[in-house]
Amino acid sequence: MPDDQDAAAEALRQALAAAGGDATTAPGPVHLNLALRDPLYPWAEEDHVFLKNWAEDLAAELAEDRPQPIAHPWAVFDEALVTDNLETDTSGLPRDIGRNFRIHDVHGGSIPAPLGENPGKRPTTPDGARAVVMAGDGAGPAAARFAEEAGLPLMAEPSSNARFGKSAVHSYQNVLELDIVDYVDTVVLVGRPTLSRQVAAMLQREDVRVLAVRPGPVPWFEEGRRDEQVVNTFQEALELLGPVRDGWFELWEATGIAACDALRTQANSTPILTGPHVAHAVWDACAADGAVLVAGSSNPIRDLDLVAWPDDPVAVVANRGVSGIDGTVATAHGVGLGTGRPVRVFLGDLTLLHDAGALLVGEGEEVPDIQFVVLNDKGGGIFGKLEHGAVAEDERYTGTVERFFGTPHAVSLPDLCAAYGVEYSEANTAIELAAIFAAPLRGRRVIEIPIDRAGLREFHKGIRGAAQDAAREYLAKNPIKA
Ligand SMILES: Cc1ncc(C[n+]2csc(CCOP(=O)(O)OP(=O)(O)O)c2C)c(N)n1
Repeated sequence: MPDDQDAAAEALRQALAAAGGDATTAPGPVHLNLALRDPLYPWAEEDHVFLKNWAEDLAAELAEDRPQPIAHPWAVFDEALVTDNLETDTSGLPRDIGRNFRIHDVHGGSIPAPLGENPGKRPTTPDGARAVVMAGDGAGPAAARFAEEAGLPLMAEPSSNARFGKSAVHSYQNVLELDIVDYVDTVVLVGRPTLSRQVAAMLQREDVRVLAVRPGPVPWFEEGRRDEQVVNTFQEALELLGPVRDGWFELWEATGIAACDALRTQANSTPILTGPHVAHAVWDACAADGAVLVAGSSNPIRDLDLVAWPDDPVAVVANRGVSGIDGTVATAHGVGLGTGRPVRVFLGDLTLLHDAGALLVGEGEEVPDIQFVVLNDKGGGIFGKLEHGAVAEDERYTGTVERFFGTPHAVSLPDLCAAYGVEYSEANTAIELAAIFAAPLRGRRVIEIPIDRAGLREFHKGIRGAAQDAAREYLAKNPIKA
């Protein structure tokens, strides 16, 4: 019944357009409920031929030694996520900035020092903008190149894909806790920051002008409900900024390095492997072998934000929509199949368990190369670092907080892996972890790193305190001339 089919196709087209499926609306997830009638397959005679052809094609593919992925039209990977691909850049800035990166070897044992590059020539004016560039999720590599071109300090979240180059401020979250942030008069905002309260506080200040660079539609932007001044190109932002205050970048750079050195020393004074140690090793491993990094929500992406020294570019994918712990395993498989590149996922145990079903790959389907680096603290560690942890310090509430927020479990990851046919390793030291990372990333493997939630609050207090003390000391010796 061709008429019915045409009508159904037209109804579907209209529903898709109304739901945002056409090119004029912002991209983002769309949920469509399609009411299908029996017999659930095309019913015209010629379509049976189509079905038979399709089945024959599938059979031919499956008969090959290694099954080929079926070329679905939706298997598209946003190339802007790959930091060394600047072709999607709309900034109009020269394309060679930020290409000269050093890749250094995976190391074990400690969090090594950042490279601390010389910033090179900067604009010199007696006064000028005291601006910073904030690159949130999805900002893209152009944000790093813009910061460098403008001579501005760059704060780049791991999933910005702008966390590289000479302008990135190390340990920026710690620097943003200090008085230096009061001097910021402009933020050039690219992408959507989701990780730290310090950034949110800076963006909300009435005395801070926010220039939001928005080259194309983004799903989170609500017209008329935001205070930022929207600009469509980096060039526009550059013109609105005017000259940058002399010495401004250098001050941020040096303060960041002071904070980061102290953080590293303090972190390395603990004999055990912690989230930040693993985060650093994961970032370095991805920089070295080119694996795409999928960053799990909760502590893992924040540990990366703390210690992934922004000297080496890494392609990062993270589900920062509403920062869910769901769907991360499936995301990793999609990234692997869509890019054809190996994937290294850094995630917490609950994040893995929440989406364990996605480990199931059907018989004959392609298996992507994925390493799941799981920080197993047998529950939700992040809550210990937040206000919940403070409440739990009162022993009257310890048990309740543990039950409802710690949500402890005793799932055996080796058994889980065995059930799904996934390889399993355990790493208890940085050296063991480095040895696993040094081997080629092939097939699927869970690397379990058992850690303890109990000391997390104190540990983070210690490293943040050390970082901020050192940065404060540097600023006291090098005061800002207001
Ligand atoms: C789908 C979903 N449910 C609940 C939450 C709330 N939540 C945020 S972090 C977290 C705990 C995550 O635990 P884990 O993955 O082990 O990481 P850790 O906190 O230990 O770093 C939870 C439940 C969420 N973000 N997403």
